Amino acid sequence: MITEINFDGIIGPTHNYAGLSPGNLAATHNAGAIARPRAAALQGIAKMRANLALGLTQGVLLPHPRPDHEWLARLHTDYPSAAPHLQARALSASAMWAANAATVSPAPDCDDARCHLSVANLVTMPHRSHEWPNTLAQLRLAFAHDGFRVHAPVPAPFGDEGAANHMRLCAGHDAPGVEIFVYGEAGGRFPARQHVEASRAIARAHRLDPARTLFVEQSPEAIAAGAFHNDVVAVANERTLFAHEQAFADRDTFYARLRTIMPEVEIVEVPAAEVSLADAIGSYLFNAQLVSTPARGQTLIVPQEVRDCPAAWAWVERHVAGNGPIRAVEVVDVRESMANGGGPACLRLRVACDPATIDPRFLVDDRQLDRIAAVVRAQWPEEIAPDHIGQATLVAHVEQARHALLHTLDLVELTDR
Ligand code: SUG
Repeated sequence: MITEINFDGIIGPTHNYAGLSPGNLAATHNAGAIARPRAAALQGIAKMRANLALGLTQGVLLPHPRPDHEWLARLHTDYPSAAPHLQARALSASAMWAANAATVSPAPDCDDARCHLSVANLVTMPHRSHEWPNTLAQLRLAFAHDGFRVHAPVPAPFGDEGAANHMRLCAGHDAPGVEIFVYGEAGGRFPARQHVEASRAIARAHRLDPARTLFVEQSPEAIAAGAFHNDVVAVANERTLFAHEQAFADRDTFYARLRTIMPEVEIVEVPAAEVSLADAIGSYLFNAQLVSTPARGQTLIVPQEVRDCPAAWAWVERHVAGNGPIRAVEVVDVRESMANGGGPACLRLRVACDPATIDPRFLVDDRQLDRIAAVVRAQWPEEIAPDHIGQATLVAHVEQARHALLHTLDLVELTDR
């Protein structure tokens, strides 16, 4: 039985604000602020509990070994002697944003009837470019069943940022879908992180039906306004595409092609006159989890910042009160992640598959989340300030904290991977 599972990245003990992502306005604005890794991880756990309460199936991905000593060794240095910018890039907890872990094509879309996952290379940002080996190790464990095919990343220089630039529309999770790959064109104010050649390679690897696969350019104005991933301005679930009017370079052609392939698609477009691109990006209205829930129908899980933004909240209230496809809204507090540009949708990787085929160590219920929360409360640093980053005591603390978590989840085999 195919179900959608959300795998959330557990927010790691090194969560900090080093301002490492140009084009991600929240991250650059908050550079140098004091981060609260313990509170951050507990916020992520509370979001997972909210998902469970909605009747959804929940999974986790684990924090990576940080600092990444292997990466520093390949740069012929080590943590104590590395330049401060390399220390920060080796320490980042950015693997929490699981939407960038991989691109996922569920089995009904793939010619071999297997669910394919391609690990993202994340080559555009140095602090994210060394995530993929550990992500690959985790995915190979979690999805070891023969019903999956896990692919290594596409080679540089073709940047790939995973599911954050990929959407799937379908009549139901177990029906063949239309897969939409959104890419950016270089040359703007900020980097375009998703390269069309990477998207095309993934579509080939996943053995997708070319007649049901679209490659769509993200609008340069959205990237320039701070939409460094498509999931900052659009999200899809089943028949619904929820997008800002300025999300795509040529929306008329895209919508027309989509309606031809899938006449039943419901496009919920938010006009710029109602919510400006700046408000959409500032509030993360579209970086929501759009989920089908057993009790309440299609629900939009938004960050608190949406409720704090009058234009975005007014739009949500109008839509939910009307007869639109989104029937309910759920507000979650992920402020620590948001301050680095990571909303509810960034924190999760969706995989539509049979949960019985997943390594159970990667699936969680409330009891398992209690165990994770206990480790976080006991072991995660309360604060990381910029001047802590180079300190040996911090390194010892965070390495011990991660090890305690791996031990609790019976995943010590991931210690050095
Ligand atoms: O890649 N922030 C992440 C946020 C990723 C959000 N993911 C999605 N939209 N799916 C990024 O820009 C900031 C880390 C720092 O600056 O220390 C950071 O990497």
